[in-house]
Amino acid sequence: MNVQELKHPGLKQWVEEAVALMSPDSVEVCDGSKAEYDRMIQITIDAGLATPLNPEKLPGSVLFRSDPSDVARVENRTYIASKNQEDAGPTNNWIDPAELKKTMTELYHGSMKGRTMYVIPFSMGPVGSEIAKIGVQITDSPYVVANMHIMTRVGTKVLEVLGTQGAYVPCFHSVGKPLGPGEKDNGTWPCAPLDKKYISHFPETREIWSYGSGYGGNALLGKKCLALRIATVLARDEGWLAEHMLILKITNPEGVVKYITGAFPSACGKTNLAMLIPTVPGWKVETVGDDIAWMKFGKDGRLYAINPEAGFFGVAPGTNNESNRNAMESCKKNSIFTNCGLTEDGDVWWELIGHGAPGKEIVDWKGNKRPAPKTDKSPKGEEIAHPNARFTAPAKQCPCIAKEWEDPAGVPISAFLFGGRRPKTIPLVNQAKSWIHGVFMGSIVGSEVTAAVISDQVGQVRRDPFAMLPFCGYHMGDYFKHWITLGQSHDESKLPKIFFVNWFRKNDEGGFIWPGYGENSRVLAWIFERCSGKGKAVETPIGFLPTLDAIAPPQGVSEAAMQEILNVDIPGWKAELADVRQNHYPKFGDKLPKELYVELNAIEKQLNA
Ligand code: SAT
Ligand code: MN
Repeated sequence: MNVQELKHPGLKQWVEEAVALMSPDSVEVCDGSKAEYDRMIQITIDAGLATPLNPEKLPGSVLFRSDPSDVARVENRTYIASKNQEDAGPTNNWIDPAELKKTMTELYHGSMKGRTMYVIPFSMGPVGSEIAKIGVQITDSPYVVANMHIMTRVGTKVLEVLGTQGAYVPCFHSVGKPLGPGEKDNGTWPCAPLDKKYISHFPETREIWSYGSGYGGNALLGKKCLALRIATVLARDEGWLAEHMLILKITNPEGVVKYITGAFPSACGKTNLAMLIPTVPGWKVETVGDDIAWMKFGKDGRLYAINPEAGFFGVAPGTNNESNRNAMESCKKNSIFTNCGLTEDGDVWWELIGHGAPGKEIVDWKGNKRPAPKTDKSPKGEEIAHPNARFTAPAKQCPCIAKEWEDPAGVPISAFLFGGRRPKTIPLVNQAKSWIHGVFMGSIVGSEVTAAVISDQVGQVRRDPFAMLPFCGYHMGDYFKHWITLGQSHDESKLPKIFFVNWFRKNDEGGFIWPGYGENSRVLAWIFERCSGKGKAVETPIGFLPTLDAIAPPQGVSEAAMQEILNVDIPGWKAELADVRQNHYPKFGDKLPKELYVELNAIEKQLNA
């Protein structure tokens, strides 16, 4: 379809203005068809950017290698450009919107020369659902178009819902690498240098402008940019929640179903938890979403969640048939791999895939040939797959996708989980005593920084409230207040119960105490029971902890180890809360809701008693 055929006058004008600014050689409006997807992949193969994989092993799948500077989200180049700096808050980068638009307009000037501009109409959430939102992304990257096909609902049907007047979030994206006459990418991943990359959000006008990166959350603008940063602003204004949460369905041996959402920072195992295969007999877990939940109140006063996405953009390293068989099955065909290794027989490979690589040689994520590894481990810094290598796979290919995953009405949520990677202090599981206590716990989430973000803090613990630190589109103090207000304005007995979990406790030798993965079902079963008014617990200063006989230890975990991870580490918690008081809460100034200090004081007092 061409631009002249667009029936929405505002959209047509916006595209025409972008064309005048960015000067692409041609323009195409995407229809979302399989033929279009195949054509995008072919273009990237012809440009030397994608390698087709062995059709007998991974039919319909390709491997990309990005530029070594373009392998993850870039938080220090991500901006919330609200009119007032105060509204972006202390945890976001801010530039005055007029100034930022001026800078970026200069960068966009002629940025698509030698390339095609693709106009991608997409829906976050089932097309036409009341909870869904429409975006339109323009991009000069066929890699982005193909990924958007998998991760969102793209095409003509979205334009039909938009009609002539419908609202949409306009999203600009350019990789920032125009081509001269006759110039081709010739196998070089196009992007701009780090100091020219901008991932910008304009919350008041609900616009997204991204420049210079072709990777993941920087470039697939429906995901973190729209479904989180812009959606948090919409949710605040409209009284709902847009959260960095997986959504899972859990069925107990009696056939009773509950739905649980969980917020964990990037690369902390949300995808694995969402697709878990329980080790507890008779229990079943199915997936509704693995990264983002949009939740609205139903007429019955309960919170209903939808997954706004249509695919998984999962971390490949560490994924194997033991840790996540369902993810392995999901990316067996029609998938896009980015920054994985390539074996001699045309298969992908990554660290902890569960086996060494066949043949004599393997190509690493930088494109270098190396001896094929006999085990599935590599020394740090010498990985064959980048630690943030990803697979993009359609959600409908997941063997454990819940039948209701596309229900436009959403699924009613019984529990929220919060967690992160914490080697010490934070127990295996802990239930909040009330909504406000749960909000307090969410506000102090901390985690070791992972490879999902380019940062020099990898491995250090940083506070990541609600796992939303990089994804909240406004002042985080106001975001806490939004959570508190939602609790106060609804019947608390119908709200989800809130739990804090930590699968990542380590012993003094640095080994994990809890095996995680499928064994986490033991904790999920206890949470399920607590939501049914059962499940044995003791009240402690930090919340309700399972009694020692409430969760049967998995094989290899001793009673003493269980005691250690279900204990209240009083000195550890005192230090934790002192850090919150001294270093974390003061950042939010007078925007930090006083209710949270009341909670902090109360818990400290009990710990000191
Ligand atoms: O690159 S993404 O932002 O899509 C992945 C993540 O950080 O969770
Ligand atoms: Mn995520």
